Amino acid sequence: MTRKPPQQDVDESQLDVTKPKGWAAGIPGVAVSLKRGVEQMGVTRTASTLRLLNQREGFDCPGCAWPEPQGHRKLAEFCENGAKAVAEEATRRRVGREFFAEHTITDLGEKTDYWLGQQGRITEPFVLREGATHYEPIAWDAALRLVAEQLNGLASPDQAVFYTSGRTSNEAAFLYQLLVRSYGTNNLPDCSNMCHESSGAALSATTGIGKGSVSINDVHGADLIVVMGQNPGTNHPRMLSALEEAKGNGAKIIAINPLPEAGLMRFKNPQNVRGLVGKGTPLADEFVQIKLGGDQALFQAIGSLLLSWGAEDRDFIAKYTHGFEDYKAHVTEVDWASVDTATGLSREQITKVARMFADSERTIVCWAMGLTQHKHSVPSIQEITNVVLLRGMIGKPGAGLCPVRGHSNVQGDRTMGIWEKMPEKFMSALEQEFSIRVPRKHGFDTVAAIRAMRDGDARVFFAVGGNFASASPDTPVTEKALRGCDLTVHVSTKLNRSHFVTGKVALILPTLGRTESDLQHSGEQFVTVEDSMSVVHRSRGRLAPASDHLLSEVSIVCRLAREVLGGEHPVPWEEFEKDYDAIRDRIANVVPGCSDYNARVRQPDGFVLPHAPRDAREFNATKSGKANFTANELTVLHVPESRLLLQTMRSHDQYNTTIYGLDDRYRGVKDGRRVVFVAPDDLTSLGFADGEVVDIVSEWPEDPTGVTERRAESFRIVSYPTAVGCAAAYFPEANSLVPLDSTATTSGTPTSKSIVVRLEHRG
Ligand SMILES: Nc1nc2c(c(=O)[nH]1)N[C@H]1C(S)=C(S)[C@@H](COP(=O)(O)OP(=O)(O)OC[C@H]3O[C@@H](n4cnc5c(=O)[nH]c(N)nc54)[C@H](O)[C@@H]3O)O[C@H]1N2
Ligand SMILES: Nc1nc2c(c(=O)[nH]1)N[C@H]1C(S)=C(S)[C@@H](COP(=O)(O)OP(=O)(O)OC[C@H]3O[C@@H](n4cnc5c(=O)[nH]c(N)nc54)[C@H](O)[C@@H]3O)O[C@H]1N2
Ligand code: SF4
Ligand SMILES: [Mo]
Repeated sequence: MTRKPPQQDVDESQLDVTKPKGWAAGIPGVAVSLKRGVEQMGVTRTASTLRLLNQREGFDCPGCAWPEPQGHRKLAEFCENGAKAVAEEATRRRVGREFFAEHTITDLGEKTDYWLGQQGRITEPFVLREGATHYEPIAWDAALRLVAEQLNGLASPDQAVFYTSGRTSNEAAFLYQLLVRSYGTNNLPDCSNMCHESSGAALSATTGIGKGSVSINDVHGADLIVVMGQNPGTNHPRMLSALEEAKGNGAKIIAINPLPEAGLMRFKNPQNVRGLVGKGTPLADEFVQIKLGGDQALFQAIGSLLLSWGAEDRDFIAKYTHGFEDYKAHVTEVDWASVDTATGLSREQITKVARMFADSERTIVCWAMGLTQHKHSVPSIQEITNVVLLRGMIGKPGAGLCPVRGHSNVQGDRTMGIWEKMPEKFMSALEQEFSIRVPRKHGFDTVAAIRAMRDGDARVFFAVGGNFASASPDTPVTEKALRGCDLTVHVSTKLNRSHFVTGKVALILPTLGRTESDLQHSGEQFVTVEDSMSVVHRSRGRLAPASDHLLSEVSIVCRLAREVLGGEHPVPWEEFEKDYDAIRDRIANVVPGCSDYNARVRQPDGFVLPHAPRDAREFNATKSGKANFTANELTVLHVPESRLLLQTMRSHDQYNTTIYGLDDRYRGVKDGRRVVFVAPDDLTSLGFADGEVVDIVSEWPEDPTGVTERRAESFRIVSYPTAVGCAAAYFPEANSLVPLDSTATTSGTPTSKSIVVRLEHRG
């Protein structure tokens, strides 16, 4: 059975739209952080909790993966959206037995993620038995036994899928992949498959490591920072402080985006008086309003211009790179007409931007989802890499590649082995360390997992965190896939839609959040995380847990492992649960760069993982042993007559599928989320009006399943200064429009930022 996505939170006629803001943060930002905190936690708890956020002896912000500054930390080392993320977790609201006795799952399946999230923290394990109308309480032992029985009853371990979202600590992630591989499968899809997978794929092939090459101090010291496909004012707010500091040191900033995002234009730093009351700092020196998917063309053009000016770094190229001549021949021939079509930019502006690259001694290029979620994301990111290599901007202070990660520990989870295709070196290290056998056959990524569940090839779905039903593409297909399972299990802090899109039997296993103290046999534990710049550090929650019946993610994994693998298993699961130092000792032996882990994470700012290109200009992990230039065929997205290209993005009031509120302050939207932003010129030419409520229909004639159209109903048009031809709507409301099989080449990431759509008047 498939249902229409729930829509009841929004009455499009009540939606209020004002002019978009030209600046970010300042007093409204501070006021909102405190208001949300007080609503969810009360005054005292707000003060005591926020005091520990991002402090050395406190907990890591569960918001994004932007790093903390090294050395001195301010008293308030967090942003508005970090405070919201904390308020959401540290709320005093609770979901207990009475709640589930009162509501049927059919009722709850009609609620939005916003409503579900607002109900509060889950207090004990719940089970939905086959044919039942309500979830009911279940003891931990019984719940874990139920999972083990199902897993051990499968014809093959490959019939189970083990998803991870990016909040899981390094310790829990390491043990989780160890459990899954000991059980016998590499089916470890994660949110990264939908997120920065394209960055990983592009950078591994070209530099030998799928991670960024800069530190926070590099950002402060750069003389040119390019921020592309990213909305840091909302999604990485403290990045604005770093950009402000860089600017203060003389850096120029280029923002490349179809939308004039407020945070990129002007920033009022809430942590200084000038920022609170003044006009703030203008950030972008150059705003490049590119068309969706036009970045590859832009960077080919920039490469071509730099070469024509002789602006390449010949020494760097000769010493450290491979494939330059092929690349040079390729971009010298760049098809300028295609560049015009793909970017929508003037030659004058492209030349100006290329000139800024040529004039810079220390360039950093930052990007996020605007680059990673297109069909041609991998070649686009490789094109950025080409320009960075051309200028020798890797492995020196103030320069480098900076994919800005999303979830606070998504990068760490990967380092710890959450990946459906970990390299052989890691696998054999695991086998040696634990005297176990682990399978080598690659597992399912997110899209492959959905296909497998849809086709009956996977029967059990287990998730540590996340909201798979809402975050994945093609909502009705994903929901049908989940409903086809025999068992769905979610280790969660709060309710979300995935708890009500269930297999025959379903379990909710409630867990501790980052903010809460984690008491085990050997005393209070801390965990470790890795930020976007490869800094590994401690995080220790201090609040009393939301309920006495919560288990940490580590405990859940360890106890489940004993049920699934039996008492005789060579991995000392019981010891691991008692003392997380024991886990870290093993991480040190298995994970590259983590030697002496327990000692080094105890240093005040933790430690930085090795990164050969950054540290020593070594690229020996690539096939050629050098940094690879790549000659990529130029992709120009074809948009048929009277159609638009749609991107799905975040509002200022959400954390992925966790919706904090219904406003998008910087874009001027209030009290509603079912909106579609369209350029005024497109409205005129297509015959639609601002304020009109329309259906959005996506078109993908190549769909292998034959379903070439998908419909999302009732979106209010907001006339907005986006690039012409490029519309925008919010994730996850628009996910039903993203075809499951429309994925990025090589990385398999759903193409959530370039969907061909038409708008339809409603009857
Ligand atoms: N408050 C808050 N913080 C978050 C999150 C959240 O939901 N809320 N989510 C976290 C996660 S998991 C992630 S991955 C990050 C996401 O961080 P972002 O990538 O900033 O998130 P999006 O809202 O998807 O924004 C994409 C941006 O790219 C632009 N864009 C879209 N397509 C293109 C394109 O083709 N070219 C260019 N140049 N620009 C384009 C859009 O206009 C938009 O500004 O944020 C993390 N932090
Ligand atoms: N159309 C479209 N789709 C997208 C995107 C897009 O831009 N457009 N972005 C993609 C991206 S970048 C990402 S990262 C994914 C996100 O996909 P997910 O990571 O699957 O989704 P989230 O909304 O971050 O997950 C929120 C849930 O995590 C649980 N949770 C929160 N904290 C904890 C914790 O500490 N422990 C545990 N166990 N659970 C916790 C809560 O129950 C909460 O409801 O979505 C992707 N989907
Ligand atoms: S920038 Fe990101 S990690 Fe830092 S406080 Fe804000 S949400 Fe948290
Ligand atoms: Mo993400």
